[in-house]
Amino acid sequence: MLYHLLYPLHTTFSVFNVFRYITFRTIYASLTAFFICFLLGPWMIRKLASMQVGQYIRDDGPKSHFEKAGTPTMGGTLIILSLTAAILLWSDLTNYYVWIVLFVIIGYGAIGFIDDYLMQVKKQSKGLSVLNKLLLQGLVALIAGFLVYVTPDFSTQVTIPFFKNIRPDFGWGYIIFAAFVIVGASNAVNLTDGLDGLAIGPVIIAAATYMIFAYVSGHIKIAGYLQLNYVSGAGELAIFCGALAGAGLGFLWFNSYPAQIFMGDVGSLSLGAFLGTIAVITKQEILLALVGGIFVIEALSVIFQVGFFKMTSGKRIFKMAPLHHHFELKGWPEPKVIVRFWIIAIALALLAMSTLKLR
Ligand code: 57M
Repeated sequence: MLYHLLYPLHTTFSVFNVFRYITFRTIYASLTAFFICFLLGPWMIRKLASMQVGQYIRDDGPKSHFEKAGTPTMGGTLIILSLTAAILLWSDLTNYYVWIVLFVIIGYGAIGFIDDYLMQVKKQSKGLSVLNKLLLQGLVALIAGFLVYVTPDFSTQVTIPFFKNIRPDFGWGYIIFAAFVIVGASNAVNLTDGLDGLAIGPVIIAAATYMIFAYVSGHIKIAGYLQLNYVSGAGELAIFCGALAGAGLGFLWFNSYPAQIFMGDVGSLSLGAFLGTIAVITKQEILLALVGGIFVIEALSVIFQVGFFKMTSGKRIFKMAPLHHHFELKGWPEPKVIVRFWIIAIALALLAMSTLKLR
């Protein structure tokens, strides 16, 4: 809105020319999202606590988690609100991609919200069934994939990290591929969200990394120079990524150990889907496995553990899956597991950024 209201005034007041720049709007969108989250956080925590939206803790998990019982959850609502407000204020609302990403965040946020609501407010122990959750996630992701596919000039070729000359063209199959990336990312972030700040840290790191990829892939000259797929209009998504990083930092203020609030499914499902959608639109789909490597490792630990458990009728590879529980049960203090996972996430993000040159 600010962009639409103030930029046209640049012909009279040259100072408003600055609203033209994606870099300027990215910085202010992140600060806006950060301050909304930071300022509304204490109110949100009080509100959720008064509504008794407190986390139920499973009795088969690590014992250190028992004392977390009653921590307010569904804090992802705050992230989505601050992110959406920042986007409405700072981005170019005529940009088609902005609306696709908003659709995904709100769609996945609604799925997560229903699940959390059934569990936390209605006190149903299971929430949405796994099948219903997957069907709804798949539906929103397929619509998003279709909307991207029908965008004029959108390439259905897939970028393979480190190999610039290998770009398989998926044709209409790209819709299914895009949906797979979005659903996979959403569930992988959900599995990671099991220690204070463990999910939001790598989400911030991934958002900051994709902020750079969105900017360069939407810049015709830089994309040409780096031999990247140029995606007209994708630059505007740098603002989105910046806003997510800002909102994430604001949330981390309260979610850092010992957490005063959890994000709930409303947060984990929507943030993962957001990253998947950005990876698709910026044409760095497969690179998400590296940028979000922590989420992939966590998801793989569950797949291997469950597979092995079933094949051997009860034997385990890890003390407990997802992987963060394994280290907790080995005796690592919770903050050590969290910070070490963040360190790995930063290293993987740097490696991912090197693909801008190493191809
Ligand atoms: C949700 N949710 C956390 C919070 C958060 C297939 C199976 C591996 C699935 C997996 C699972 O259900 N994962 C998805 C993980 C929960 O957090 C809530 O959920 C939201 C995210 N969806 O925002 O609202 C608990 O995590 C802790 N937490 C924090 N700080 C945070 O900032 O400490 C969360 C956020 C919270 C809190 O304790 O209550 C969760 O872990 O439940 N299942 C599991 O993860 C279970 N694993 C398991 O059963 N493994 C088995 C194999 C054979 C499947 C094994 O290895 O033997 C574990 N989870 C728990 N207890 N809680 C193990 C048992």
